[in-house]
Amino acid sequence: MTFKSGFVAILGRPNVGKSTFLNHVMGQKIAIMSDKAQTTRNKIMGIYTTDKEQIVFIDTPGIHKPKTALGDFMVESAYSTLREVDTVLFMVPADEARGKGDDMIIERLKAAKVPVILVVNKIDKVHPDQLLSQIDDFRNQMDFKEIVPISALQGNNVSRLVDILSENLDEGVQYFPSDQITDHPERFLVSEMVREKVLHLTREEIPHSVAVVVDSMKRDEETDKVHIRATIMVERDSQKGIIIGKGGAMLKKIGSMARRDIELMLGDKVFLETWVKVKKNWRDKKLDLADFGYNEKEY
Ligand SMILES: Nc1nc2c(ncn2[C@@H]2O[C@H](COP(=O)(O)OP(=O)(O)OP(=O)(O)O)[C@@H](O)[C@H]2O)c(=O)[nH]1
Ligand SMILES: [Mg+2]
Repeated sequence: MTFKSGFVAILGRPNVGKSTFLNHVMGQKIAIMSDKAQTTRNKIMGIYTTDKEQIVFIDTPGIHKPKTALGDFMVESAYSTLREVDTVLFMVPADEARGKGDDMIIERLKAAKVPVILVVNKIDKVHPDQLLSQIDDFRNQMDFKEIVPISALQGNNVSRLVDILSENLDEGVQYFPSDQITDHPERFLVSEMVREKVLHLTREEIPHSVAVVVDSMKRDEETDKVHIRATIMVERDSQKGIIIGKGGAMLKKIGSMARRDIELMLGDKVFLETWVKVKKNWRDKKLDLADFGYNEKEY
């Protein structure tokens, strides 16, 4: 039997469930998820390997109208995958009508000439009639190779979608070792897990204003724990106050929730130390962006 492989990008507006889908396929959290728009900021691979195939999924930042240099980076890195993949999964939510944002993406997809599968996610939220009219509406906009309704949250039809991708793969080499699940180092995943907890526990501008940098990460032989030092960057002093909270309560909560996820990922005991720093308007400063991992080299 021949081995098959290929690269598949997951594209769509913010908050449609791209990262939730990736994590469901991988059976573990690789990309952080939240109910806030623009959660994912970097492209991130989920490498799905069986004895017959390797599908390299690339989760991307939600495509939106950028208002900052960070936003430009995010949207560019999402679109850059069009040059890198064999198939695109264009994800739209079942419960929201097609909008300008979708139309913009559709234009780029048509120009890219890559096979596109329309994935209608969140079917658990709508009546089947609404799903059918959503499918009809999108079907009229461009030629999709397939149209697959799913619920990434509940897992409905997710394996069917993976099967369809497998059927469409070409013969190819195994690009990554079987035990490799992503392209990012552990430090990146650790910083993202801290950011995820900030997204969960804060509102309005704060989720967008936060970046997390892991300053150090090493095993402490004495305590037999992985000692991690992470800094949470915010844009204003008032935001720093909110992240720290009364008597440090908020920071403590962020730390303990993140630690649990990190321990699960590393399979190790963790001592997590968190700091908060203000970097005024970092989202519009090229140097800060690069320092925080939003680097042009990436695309
Ligand atoms: N009801 C329902 N909610 C879902 C489904 N899939 C994702 N969600 C929710 O939608 C929200 C956004 O999910 P994410 O996976 O972070 O979305 P995303 O497309 O990666 O968002 P960005 O990274 O901001 O582009 C979260 O609150 C998810 O729990 C689904 O199938 N059904
Ligand atoms: Mg995401």
